Amino acid sequence: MANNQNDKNVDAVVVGAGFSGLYLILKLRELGLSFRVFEAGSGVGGTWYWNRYPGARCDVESMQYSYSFDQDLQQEWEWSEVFASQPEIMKYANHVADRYALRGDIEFNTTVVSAHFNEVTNRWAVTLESGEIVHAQYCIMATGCLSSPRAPDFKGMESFKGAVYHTGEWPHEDVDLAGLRVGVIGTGSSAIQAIPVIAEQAGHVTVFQRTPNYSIPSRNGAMSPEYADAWKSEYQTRREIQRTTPNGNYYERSKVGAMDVSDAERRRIYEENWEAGGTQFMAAFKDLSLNQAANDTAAEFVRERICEIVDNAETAELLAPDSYPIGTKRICVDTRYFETFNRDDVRLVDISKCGIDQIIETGLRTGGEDFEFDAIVYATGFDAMTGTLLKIDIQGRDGLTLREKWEAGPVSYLGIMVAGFPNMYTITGPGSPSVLCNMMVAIEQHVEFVADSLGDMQARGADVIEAGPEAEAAWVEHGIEVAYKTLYPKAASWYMGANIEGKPRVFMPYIGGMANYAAKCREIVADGYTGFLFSDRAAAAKRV
Ligand code: NA7
Repeated sequence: MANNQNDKNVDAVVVGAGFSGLYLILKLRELGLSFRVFEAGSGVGGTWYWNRYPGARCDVESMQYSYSFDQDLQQEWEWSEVFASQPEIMKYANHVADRYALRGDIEFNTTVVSAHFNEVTNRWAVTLESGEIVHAQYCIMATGCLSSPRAPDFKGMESFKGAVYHTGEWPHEDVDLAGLRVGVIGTGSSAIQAIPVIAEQAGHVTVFQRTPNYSIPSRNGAMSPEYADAWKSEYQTRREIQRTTPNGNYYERSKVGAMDVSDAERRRIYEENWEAGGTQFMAAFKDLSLNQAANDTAAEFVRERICEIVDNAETAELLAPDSYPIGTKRICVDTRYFETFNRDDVRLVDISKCGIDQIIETGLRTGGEDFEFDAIVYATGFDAMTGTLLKIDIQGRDGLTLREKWEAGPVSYLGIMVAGFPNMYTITGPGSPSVLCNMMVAIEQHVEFVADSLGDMQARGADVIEAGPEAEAAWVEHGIEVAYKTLYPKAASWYMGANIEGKPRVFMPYIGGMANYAAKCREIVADGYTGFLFSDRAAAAKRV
């Protein structure tokens, strides 16, 4: 069906043109549905479109952080590094958009402000910032998990006369930090990637750290033809294996517990994994996320490495985390992060006790000291997983808003539908593996699930699909149960909503593993969409 951007009535509206939105376009085309796609940015790529800070890079290997749905695509694309940089991921996203002529189906610079479900027509009224209203049977939120950057509200923020940047909203033009005095606030993944690169350019860098993070060297390097060939010759098999793992990554997870081996053997295994680099460090033993004693051994090993790398003992001590189990805040992957603190022009300031007092005209004040800067970089993270969805005024049945429904934290069935919000899908929503998984694997699985369900709707002649309240409650309970079997809830992480004041503390992603989750979804589909309710127009009309 031809897609018409003037059409006020379509089968589906898609919000977002990141990797989820792009794949959805292909699926909606296959189904012959009419649709409109709205994207706030001026280009494709979602998270990667916005996060252009220096050093931005994926922590999943590039051969795996890519679409698997088209054999030709995965064979023809060539990655230049083992872990792709943001610019290269953007090239890839743009290549995909061009290759399948997706761009013409996307309305850029277009922000969705509200989506209200009409129980008489069974259609969503989706309102754009321009005031235009589009009516659609389905509203598919492909809004991403880390798409609402969060700037703190320090006293005096407006008074600073220098340049201000947020890692998650980095300018599109070149930012020249050469010779400047730069203050970086935050030491999460974004900061850990940015600081070494900023330090190379700037005159002086001061890093303000509230909580140190565990980080593993990435061991990134140029993609060798042999490595790429090994992947390409077995792509299908390896992609299948990726889908059978808990986190969508192609690496072996140990079957051995950390306390089941001798001290010497445990150390040897950690050393091997540290040398290999990357997030697979957490797969060195099967129980690092489950058993505190096991976790302590990994944390101690990493703390020792930090103290070895960093020359100044006091700085090393500050950089070595000890207030939460390793891996329970997303483990970082770096290139010479800890080494950067050996430079004379980089200083670490511990603000764990005093925080930032205030931003002043010339820089910032904390701990009784004034720091002068030409530029301040906020690397303060995101209102993760729910932030973007809750920015949109979403109203389901009986005028219930998503904000009301999620007042005590997000609830959903499979992270894909919310009871009371019929025909609205959330791609990689809270309650699905999402950020605990290689996002490409999670996205493909969700988009395919949505497309299959839309096909099923056509076949049934149904007008409405929605999550049943009982199924949703059971899924939420199951999600809490599996989360609390792990050490994750022990950390004040963005997974827990703990980085945002007033946000409910609920473990948001589903931690039962991607493979288990996908198997559960397949079972649900095979049983005729257990837990979902369907109705045709007549039945729905009777209900109101
Ligand atoms: P993160 O991981 O949420 O890190 C944000 C950092 O900013 C973290 O060190 C915070 O300290 C710090 N922060 C936040 N607010 C403040 C205030 N008010 N004062 C001082 N320091 C503050 O975000 P990232 O962008 O680095 O990474 C997000 C994800 O993107 C990452 O996990 C990957 O999946 C990709 P805190 O730890 O809260 O004490």
